[in-house]
Parts: sequence; C-alpha cells; structure tokens
Amino acid sequence: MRLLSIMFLAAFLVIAGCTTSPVEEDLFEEEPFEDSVIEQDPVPEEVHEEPVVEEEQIPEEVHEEPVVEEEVTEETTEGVDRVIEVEGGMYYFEPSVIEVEAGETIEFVFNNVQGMHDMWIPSLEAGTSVINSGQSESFIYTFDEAGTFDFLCTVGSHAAQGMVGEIIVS
Ligand SMILES: [Cu+2]
Repeated sequence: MRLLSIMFLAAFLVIAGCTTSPVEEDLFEEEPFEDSVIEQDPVPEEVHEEPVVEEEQIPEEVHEEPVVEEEVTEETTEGVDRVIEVEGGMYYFEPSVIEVEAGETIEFVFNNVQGMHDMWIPSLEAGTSVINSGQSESFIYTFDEAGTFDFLCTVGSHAAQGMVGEIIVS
C-alpha cells in the first residue's frame, strides 16, 4: 500500500509538473513580447526630443560669441598688424602716401569728412564702399608683395580732381 501510494504521488507530481510547466512557459513568452513592444515606443520619442534641445542650445552659444568678437574689434582686430586712418574730403586723401612693409596686414579706417567718397585700390580690388559725409568704413588687406599700389575715389571725377594716393610696399 505504501509503495502504491508513493507511485501514485510520484505519477501525480509528474503529471502536475508537466501540465503546469507549459502554462508558465506561455506566460513567460507573452510577457517579454509585451515588454518589447512597450520599450520600442518610448525610444523614437526620446530621439525626437533630444535634437530639439540641442538646436535650442546651439543658437544661444552662437549669439554670445559675436558679442565677444565685437569687443575685440574695437581695440585691435585679430591678425591686424597696424591700423592706418585715412581722411577723405573735397578732393583729397590725407595721408595720400602710405608706406607699408611686405607681409603686413593693415586695417585701413577711411574717415569721410565731407561729400560722398570711397577709398578703393583698383589693382588689388580692395577698399571701402561709397559712404556719406561723416561716415567711416574700414577694410583689411595683407600686402604680401612689394610694390606701389594706387588708391582713389571712384565717385564721379573725384580722382581727376585730386582724390588719389599711393601705398608703397617695401
Ligand atoms: Cu570722392
């Protein structure tokens, strides 16, 4: 009787073990599927949100940098060896002869005191735009080669009337 009861218990446990284990496996298989579906949705949403935050930060940094550069420009522009001020009026440049050493990077500040003028170096295609009386405009040029470069005012017949000068690079 004891052997039979042990056999029945063993058989019952085996059957019970066989029937319960497939049910548990089914539950485990379904749950990972649900988790994977839930995990996939938030990932695209996070990716969309991050670029928006980065784009907002980049313009703020860019806006701050030019302010620092403008403060430096008031004293000495980076890379400029010398600042030369040139006055323009009816009908002259002062100074009209400017001496520069080869290799120098010059910032010309053209101050127009009367009339409409520009300061233009035709052979180098460098200079200012035409500006009104009382205005100033600067341009930067690096003189790599020695030589003499004429500059003039391109407005009307101003050059013929005396608005000419020369830059001597040695
Ligand atoms: Cu002029």
